[in-house]
Amino acid sequence: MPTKTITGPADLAINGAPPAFAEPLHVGRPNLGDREALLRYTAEIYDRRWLTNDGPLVQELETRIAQRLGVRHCVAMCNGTIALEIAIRALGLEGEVIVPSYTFVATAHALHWQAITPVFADIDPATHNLDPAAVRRMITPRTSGIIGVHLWGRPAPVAALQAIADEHGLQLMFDAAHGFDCRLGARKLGGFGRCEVLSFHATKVFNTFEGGAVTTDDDTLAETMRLMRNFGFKGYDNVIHPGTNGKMPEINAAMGLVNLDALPGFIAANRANHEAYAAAFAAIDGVRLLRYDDAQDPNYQYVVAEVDPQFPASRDRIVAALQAENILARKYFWPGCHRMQPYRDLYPHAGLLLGNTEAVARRVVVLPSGSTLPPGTPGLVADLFRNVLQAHGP
Ligand code: T4K
Repeated sequence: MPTKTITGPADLAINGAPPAFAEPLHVGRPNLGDREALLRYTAEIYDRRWLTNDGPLVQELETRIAQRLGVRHCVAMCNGTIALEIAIRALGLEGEVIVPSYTFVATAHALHWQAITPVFADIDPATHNLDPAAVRRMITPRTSGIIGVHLWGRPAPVAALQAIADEHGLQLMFDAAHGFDCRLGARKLGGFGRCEVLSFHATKVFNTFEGGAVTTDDDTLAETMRLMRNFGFKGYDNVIHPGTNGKMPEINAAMGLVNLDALPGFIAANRANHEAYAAAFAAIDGVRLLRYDDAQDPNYQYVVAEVDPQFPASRDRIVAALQAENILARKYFWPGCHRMQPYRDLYPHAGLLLGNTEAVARRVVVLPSGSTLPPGTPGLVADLFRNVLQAHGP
């Protein structure tokens, strides 16, 4: 519970009052399943002395995730970024690949790391996802593919992107790092495009400490990625493909199995937090909470507020006030990949075509949520929004 209420500007920590929380509240506080179950798996791993390299727990996790998401293959990896890199390489992407700039920088880095040019397309400001019309405008003779991102776990415009890809002979894959267990129509995310990439990082709704996976219905692609994540080995001493080390260790898979059992509880907690924030913010003019569509089985992981430029206090002022209360809100994904290095130097004028990206990146503040959020936090955060502008203005 917060240690104070905020009834006026004098209650704010930026004005010298004590912070509302003694310990920081994080946007990415990990959700943790049953401790005893993890210890039992750990004992099994010890007894078996099989720590990594496609162990039985990794195989079990892959099978359970593939079943859950309704895909033929789940290829587990050591993290989402390596999973992106392997998927990009397995698809044979080259030249230019169209991506949003409004995403975590790993989406762009996974291309640049492999000497592929990320070409940033603008987003739809209503959804924060790629705008198909903007994607069309960025296609050149060098374009080999499109990576859609299901930002905040809300599905990208899959059908429109698939139509563009088909029309131009491009590969389409998705960065589904935020979209675990979410749905679009009859299918779970994970089943769209040539393949989809998941992140199981500590801060995600479902974590394996670090981890990730590529899901696909394509048997050949899955086989290629299995080779690539293990140096290209097919059996002892037999390397038949270029590869790297993208393997998931057994202890990570154990955490995954434990957290998969606990996932419904995590999502229920996120949903309750989201609804509490929505109720608390309903009466605040100039602040919009991004809503989820219940029909898409959202995981409600991110609580995303947009501060209208007309709101009397700036987004940055609000974030500073929240952080002073030990509420570590984040400005994801400010300032946009195109303003991060090396892209800022490589493509200094990219922003001219990214008006929506720049505007949204200036408006968003992501608020703490997850299964450990103290009760009363959403109301306190809303009270802070109400009072911070009276204290300091913009
Ligand atoms: N594509 C997209 C769209 C992504 O969002 C991501 C990752 C990827 C690809 C790449 O997947 P991975 O290779 O990561 O599997 C965090 C995460 O590190 C990153 O995984 C995630 N996206 C991104 C959205 O958030 P930072 O730089 O914000 O992390 P950091 O260290 O500031 O942590 C966030 C908050 O969580 C802090 O307040 C601290 C708290 N925290 C963090 C950890 C690790 C904890 O309380 N406990 C913890 O164990 O990137």
